[in-house]
Amino acid sequence: MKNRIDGRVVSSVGGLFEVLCTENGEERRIPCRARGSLRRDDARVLVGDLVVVGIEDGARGETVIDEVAPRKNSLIRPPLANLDEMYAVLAVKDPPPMPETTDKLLAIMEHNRINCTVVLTKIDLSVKEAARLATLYRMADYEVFCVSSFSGEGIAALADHLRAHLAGGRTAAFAGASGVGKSSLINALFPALGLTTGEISKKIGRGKNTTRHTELYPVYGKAEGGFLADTPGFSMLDFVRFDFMSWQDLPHAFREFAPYLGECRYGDCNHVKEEECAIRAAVEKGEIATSRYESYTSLYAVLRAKNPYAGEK
Ligand SMILES: Nc1nc2c(ncn2[C@@H]2O[C@H](COP(=O)(O)OP(=O)(O)OP(=O)(O)O)[C@@H](O)[C@H]2O)c(=O)[nH]1
Ligand SMILES: [Mg+2]
Ligand SMILES: [Zn+2]
Repeated sequence: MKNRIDGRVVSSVGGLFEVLCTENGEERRIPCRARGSLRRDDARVLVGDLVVVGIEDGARGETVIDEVAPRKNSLIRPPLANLDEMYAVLAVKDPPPMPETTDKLLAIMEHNRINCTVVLTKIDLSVKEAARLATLYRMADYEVFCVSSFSGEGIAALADHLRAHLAGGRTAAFAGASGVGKSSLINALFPALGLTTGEISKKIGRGKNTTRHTELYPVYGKAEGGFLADTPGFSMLDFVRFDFMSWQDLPHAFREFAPYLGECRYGDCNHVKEEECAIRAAVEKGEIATSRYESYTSLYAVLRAKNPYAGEK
């Protein structure tokens, strides 16, 4: 006899999962592995997956994830399924902001239709840089929060936003480079979690990849309150490695390009070198930020080199 229970994968470490289940109104976490066919690379179980766990009776009974429900979406970095909201976290300083990495993350979220909000951390280190970055991302049509986990500034406003966006059992994640203060921020918001935080390496000026795995926390106690994921920081390397969309989709992944698309002289304009390009004109007029446009051209070159003829008209 096999007992089958529905649940949600909340953590995954080296092939060992924890599934949060509700039985007779009681929540419990079930440690388990995945059955063989769900261990293949192309069918891997992700944190955030809604699953059916099979529990066999008897002393040698095995507890395994038997089924994974169809996903709303799934991401490779961070490895998550069924995400409703993303918070792109970047520090004003230590580590220095990396515009292209942030813009790539934002583009991937647009492409996956996951709403993204920008969180600028460590504003105690530079109010000026916080103001500059906030203007940059507000111009690009993003909601921006400026916070310091040290001084507590901005934490209450972000907490309100989270509560509203997680209500009804929704799932959000904090993602960004290692050392920007994701775990520190989650601790400032939800002190009871007591997550481990790390230092910034003096030698390389980057974080030390303190958070090693992605985990979903039911931050308001019950599943209905929603889940927040802490994720391992990106290193530059793993972020450049994977394919993320075709170059034809890229202009649609930059929110602030939308009003100009279709206004270029050439219908098949790629907004790179073409004459009378509405995007380039908007950059010249200061309506689109130069750094955002530079991220676009750089990501375009990467995608084009990987798959030069994909979908060529
Ligand atoms: N000045 C300042 N430093 C902060 C702030 N928040 C975090 N830090 C410091 O930044 C460093 C990294 O913080 P973490 O929270 O571990 O960063 P993380 O983004 O979780 O890093 P990974 O887990 O490696 O991805 C620690 O030394 C923190 O003390 C802040 O608001 N102000
Ligand atoms: Mg961390
Ligand atoms: Zn154009």
